[in-house]
Amino acid sequence: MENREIAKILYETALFLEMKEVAFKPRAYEKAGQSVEALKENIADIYKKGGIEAIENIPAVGKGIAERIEEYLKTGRVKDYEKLKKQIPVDLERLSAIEGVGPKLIKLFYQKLKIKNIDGLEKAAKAGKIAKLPRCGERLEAKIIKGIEFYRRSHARFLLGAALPLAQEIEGRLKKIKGAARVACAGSLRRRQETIGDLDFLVTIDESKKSSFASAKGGSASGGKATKDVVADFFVSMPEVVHIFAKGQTKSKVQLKNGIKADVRVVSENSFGAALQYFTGSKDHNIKLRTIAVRKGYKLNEYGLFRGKKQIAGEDEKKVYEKLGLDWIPPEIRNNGGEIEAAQKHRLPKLIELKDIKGDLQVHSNWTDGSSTIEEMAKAAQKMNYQYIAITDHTRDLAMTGGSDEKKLFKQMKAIDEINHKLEDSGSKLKILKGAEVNIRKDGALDIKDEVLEKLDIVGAAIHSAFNLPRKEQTKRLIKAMENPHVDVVFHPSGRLIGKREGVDLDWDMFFEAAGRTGTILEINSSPSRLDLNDENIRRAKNMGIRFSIGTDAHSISELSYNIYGIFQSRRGWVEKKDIINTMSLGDILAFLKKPKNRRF
Ligand code: DGT
Ligand code: CA
Ligand code: CA
Ligand code: ZN
Repeated sequence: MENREIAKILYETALFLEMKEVAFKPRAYEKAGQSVEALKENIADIYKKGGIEAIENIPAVGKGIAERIEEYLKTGRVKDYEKLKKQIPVDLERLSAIEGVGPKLIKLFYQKLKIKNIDGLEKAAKAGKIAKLPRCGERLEAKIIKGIEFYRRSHARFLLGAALPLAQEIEGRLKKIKGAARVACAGSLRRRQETIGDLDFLVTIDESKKSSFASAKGGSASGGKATKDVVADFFVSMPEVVHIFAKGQTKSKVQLKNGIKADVRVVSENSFGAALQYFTGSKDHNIKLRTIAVRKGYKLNEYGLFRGKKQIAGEDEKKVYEKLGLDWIPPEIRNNGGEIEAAQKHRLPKLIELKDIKGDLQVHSNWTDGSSTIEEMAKAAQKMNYQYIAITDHTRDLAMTGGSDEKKLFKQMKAIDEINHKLEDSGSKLKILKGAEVNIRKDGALDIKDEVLEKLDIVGAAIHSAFNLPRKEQTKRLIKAMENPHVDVVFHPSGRLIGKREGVDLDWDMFFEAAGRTGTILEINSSPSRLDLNDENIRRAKNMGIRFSIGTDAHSISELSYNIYGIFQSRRGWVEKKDIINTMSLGDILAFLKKPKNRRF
């Protein structure tokens, strides 16, 4: 349905016009937005039946607004709106959701402090910058900080690492419903975003089974509907459900115990691919796709791709893309970030896969704050068919974890040699690499002496404190660490904790440039609360020729399975097998690590 999108454009236009202090118009746009949002019928259908007159007949929609709606329906965009958005490039939707913040303030914040989004607003407020603005003051600043806290709490998103196992479990159960043919989880979960707003399940009914199912229930008069009812009944009565928002044959929505909401949609077999495409999103990707469809004289929606009334694709997602002249696009990169153009030219990257990974390059043990022994970690890695793991325990400065000093590191190296011998004797193909996660001090110095670092197979360096240094200093600090010839990898470069701690303020271009110049690998940390680097930075670094390692940062054997999240994150950054060093065989990676740093890329 286009209604929601059009309403949003109308609302935002109202806000933009209000910022520009245009008289009357803002209210007209706002009212039109409300009216469109409340429509029961799809506005595209209204237009198809009655043309622009029918649009003008919608309450509160005048001639000018009707023309813009028509423009949207025809081209997928509204030029005036996009112009406004360019002039004031702020996240209006979210900023205006903060209590006490309206268009006038958003404009002021943008003009005076270049605030574009909630993160920026929070930073400024906490730094006391809002109170100093004209007509603002400390009371408003405090209110904004509270408002953001509230917004965050009520719009809480869930880590992929929490949502994915739950979604897969529910998916498995839905598959067991008799008569359910195809089951999938779409939305941000299928795109493997870092955080998930809600779960979106799709189910199709097996047309051949429906009659037998219906008769088994004792009546065939209702045809296939019985199975649809069963899906809804099943879904709302799952043990995790704490609240039912809606229950119906085609759509149900519930809230689960852990707070996450879940939708299920029952679609027909011949629409499954189109529905999967539509509900996978992202919205921006879909909008772009629809523009392409329109240009080709087609119509694309969750039921299929149509030429006139004829469905030309729908059952199969790949076909939908094909008929639009595109290669099938992996969900992880569906964010309108150039993937559609690449698919048109048949130049999509061949994204890395889990099976490409030959070892884990960040593993902790009970020598410091891990909970498993080195041997236990090695055995678990062996079961995963890995060729190597690097034990990278914490070092001196992290006293709380029992971090190693030089002496302890030597002892650990000896212990690893012994375990490696044992592994070899037992015919194991796995080798443990000797490593460390050394601490980068505030001034960029490391907490372990070079003579000892030199003896290790692999050295990761990471920051664990002084996250708030000013950009210039922080950048200098990290570059200094990379200039050490023994530092092979920078672990979790930004230091962020998703939803808890923002990453450090860095001049990323300078940082990547230095990584390239020094030949330092950057980690893609797989821990679901880190996922550090983020997708955007991965892509930027990749384009500058940087290579990466994927490490789980496992502190116990079960966390070795975080590897999948590192793979998803890499894929979202358009990473291919050749970009990741731990896709190399044991022999190759050892040879690689023996080369001087600046000759590795
Ligand atoms: P989330 O749940 O916030 O993590 O993100 P999504 O992407 O799962 O968003 P959600 O659950 O609201 O909707 C699922 C997908 O459905 C979304 O990715 C694209 C599609 N979709 C939803 N609403 C619209 C819309 O108004 N227009 C278009 N073109 N697609 C939409
Ligand atoms: Ca969703
Ligand atoms: Ca949803
Ligand atoms: Zn640790």
